[in-house]
Amino acid sequence: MSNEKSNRKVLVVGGTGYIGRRIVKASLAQGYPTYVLQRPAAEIGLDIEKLEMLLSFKKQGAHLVEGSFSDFQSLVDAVKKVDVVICTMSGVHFRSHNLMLQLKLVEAIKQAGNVKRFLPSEFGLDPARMGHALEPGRVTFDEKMKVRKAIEDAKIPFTYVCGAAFAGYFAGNLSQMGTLVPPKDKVLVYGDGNTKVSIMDEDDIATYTIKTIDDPRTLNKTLYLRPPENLPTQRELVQIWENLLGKKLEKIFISKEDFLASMKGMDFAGQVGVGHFYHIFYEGSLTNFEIGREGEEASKLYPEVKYTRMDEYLKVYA
Ligand code: NDP
Ligand code: GO6
Repeated sequence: MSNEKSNRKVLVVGGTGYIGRRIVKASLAQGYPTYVLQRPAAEIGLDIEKLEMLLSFKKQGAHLVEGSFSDFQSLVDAVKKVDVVICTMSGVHFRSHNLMLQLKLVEAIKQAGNVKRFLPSEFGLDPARMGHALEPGRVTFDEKMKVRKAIEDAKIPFTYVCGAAFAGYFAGNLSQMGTLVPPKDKVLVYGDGNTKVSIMDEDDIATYTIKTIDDPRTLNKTLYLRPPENLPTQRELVQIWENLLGKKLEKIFISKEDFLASMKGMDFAGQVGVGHFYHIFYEGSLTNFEIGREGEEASKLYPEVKYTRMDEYLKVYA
């Protein structure tokens, strides 16, 4: 890219969310005029942390734009103010999952007609490669593909940001389900534990996402987050942690059959999680393919970004 900074205005929809808040921060840090959708009073209710976050964005220079998915015209008005729309709508079943609401946003962008780039809520396994995914977790990919189809049918310029597991959900806990902190004594190892997994610090995901919004190389393409120095196997992740701790953990190896059988009796969110973990750790779905002409790899396009390595990342958990 040239050194000349574009003045593209960026709207983040879902800006107080887990990845969304980091995208707002990265957009401000990279100097873009940044707009954040603020939902109306009735939708914020008494969620004081959400309001506090919105106000802190405003103090840092962001513009808050009121709008709601229950008010189509408010979405049209919001997207008319900007050049780039990034949607970070929820898509994690134990939080909330409203990916299909994005169809309204796609419709609003189509009607407004001014948006130069739309980034829908992706940020995970590439749904285009998950046609074979297991029930019930495949709903995530099926819904993301429906949103993609609507975008492409409407001829809206897009970039899909895919390809990494969030470090907060997959590294800090050594990829154990149902917890966010490292286990103290025993660690469940998926299969032989030698499948490579692309893992990225969420702040780096946000940095790359903003890097790409004005880059012609990723127009109508997928930006894969697959940093060559952050493709640990689960065993390597455990090893990093053991080195930090100065102690060995007991490893319990679980076969794919036993892991899949563990789905029985779980709630829906748990079943979705098992399916996703299966694709990531047994199939290697984050790393078992070459990036073709439809995609670009983020660390290759933006070598100036010094992404966090997992040995550094895990230090704070010790
Ligand atoms: P969150 O659960 O944090 O939710 C994000 C935002 O969704 C909320 O802040 C809220 O926006 C918005 N939202 C939810 N319901 C509504 C509604 N009814 N109307 C308007 N806005 C609504 O999402 P995540 O950050 O966890 O997930 C974002 C994406 O990242 C998903 O696509 C998910 O699949 C993916 N992901 C990938 C992971 C990985 O390991 N690769 C891990 C986790 C998620 P507001 O700020 O306006 O309140
Ligand atoms: C993350 C999770 C963690 C589930 C993706 C259950 C979409 C993706 C890497 O974030 O269900 O404990 O690709 O007990 O495309 C969740 C989901 C992972 C939470 C997967 C995700 C990853 C969504 C759990 C758990 C830590």
